[in-house]
Amino acid sequence: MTASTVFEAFAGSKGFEANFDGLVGPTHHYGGHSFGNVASTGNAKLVANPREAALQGLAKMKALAEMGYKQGVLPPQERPATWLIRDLGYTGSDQEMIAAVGNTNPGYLSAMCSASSMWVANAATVSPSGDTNDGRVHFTVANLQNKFHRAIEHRQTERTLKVIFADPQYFNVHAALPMLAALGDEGAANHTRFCRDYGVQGVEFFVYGKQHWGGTVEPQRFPARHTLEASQAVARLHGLRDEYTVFAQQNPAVIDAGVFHNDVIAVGNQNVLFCHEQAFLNSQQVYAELNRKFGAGFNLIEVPTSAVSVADAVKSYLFNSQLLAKANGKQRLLVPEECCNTPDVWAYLQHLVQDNQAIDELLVFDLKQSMQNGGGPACLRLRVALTEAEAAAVNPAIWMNGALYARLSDWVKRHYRDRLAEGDLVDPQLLIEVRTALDELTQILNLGAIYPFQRHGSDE
Ligand code: SUG
Repeated sequence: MTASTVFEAFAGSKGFEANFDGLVGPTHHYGGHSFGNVASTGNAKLVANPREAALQGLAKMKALAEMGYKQGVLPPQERPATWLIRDLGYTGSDQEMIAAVGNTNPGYLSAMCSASSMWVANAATVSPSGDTNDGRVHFTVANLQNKFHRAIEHRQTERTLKVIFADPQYFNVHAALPMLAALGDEGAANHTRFCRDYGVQGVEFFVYGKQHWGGTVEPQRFPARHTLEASQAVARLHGLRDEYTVFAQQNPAVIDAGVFHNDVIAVGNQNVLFCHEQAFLNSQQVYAELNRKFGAGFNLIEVPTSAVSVADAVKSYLFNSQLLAKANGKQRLLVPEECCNTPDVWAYLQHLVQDNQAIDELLVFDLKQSMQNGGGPACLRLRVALTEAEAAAVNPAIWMNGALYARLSDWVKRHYRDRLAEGDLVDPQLLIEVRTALDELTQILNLGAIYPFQRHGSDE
């Protein structure tokens, strides 16, 4: 299908979905920092290839843009986080501080070098203008308080989003919720929106891992990163309507099986919810509420355990897929290559598309570098439903097209290493390489001075 036919499909509609993918940063490596994310801990200390990681991500962005989907880029964050090292009492030049941490505690330095901001499904929760009381697009930056290496992302995320979605007539970017376990917020990874038209009222579906006050059931083995209280705060901040908002608890047993975010076990788009039968606690009640609040035409595709085990869902990232609207009213499912290598999953997918139900086409991408850290296709993108006027107010330099793809691929090839292990993070040259690359990137994407090294070392 050509770009024009995709847009014809949305002709007369009041909005469309844009995907903003996180560009993988030059310090991408395997730190083993995410307890509860089995890929992250299982692949700790593997040697990474940041160049390949970034190019794999760019190839996905380019392919979607070529298919006619609106595709944007979100820049990586500055790592090593030298402002944090200094805040923790280290002194001397940036290079001296990096050496002091790295030579005594390499894991600590690794956490402060994590390229985890690539998984922008955790950057924020987004409510499109059709759902909010003031008719603006609202973003709440996720605090990611459960993991050290991710809790240090929110200030830069806020700055970056405020530069890209700058116009207060259309956008409101809220700061992260307070850094408290009771308000653990993992952003859009635990949020889905159903709608008939991206530009009008939809149903927002928040999935939390536990209720901090008054909750009874919790996972026993791995942490529930996200609380009901956080989701409720986001819904209030965004001015959502109760009659179109659903809160559901993730099944604690699947968190204990490695489903650290709901987007590892469920994905939704338009009127379709594609999920595993074990995804939610009290699933029948959850489906009934979604059906009632959405109205006629809600389409549930529930995958039974007999077809795909939870272990295979976690291994293959079947549900960490992107559902993409098609001109024929159906959906494409963009899955990682690991789905092809997991026999039950691949057999299920063949059957799914042959059945010609709501999902009738598969797209397969090699995202292995990110996958080995537990980040699949859906983790790498933040969905923002926009009207034409809102899209026109977005910083235009971040929209993916052939020219930007060529420029960014060339930039990656010039600045990124093809090998990075934990021991390389103390290399003083790496800091220089990263800053040179990011400085050039802010020019390519017309972002201004967003990074601490461009702001006298400040992350405020
Ligand atoms: O938070 N991995 C990320 C993966 C995020 C996936 N996002 C979504 N499901 N939307 C995380 O666990 C691993 C980094 C390391 O161990 O080096 C990491 O942070």
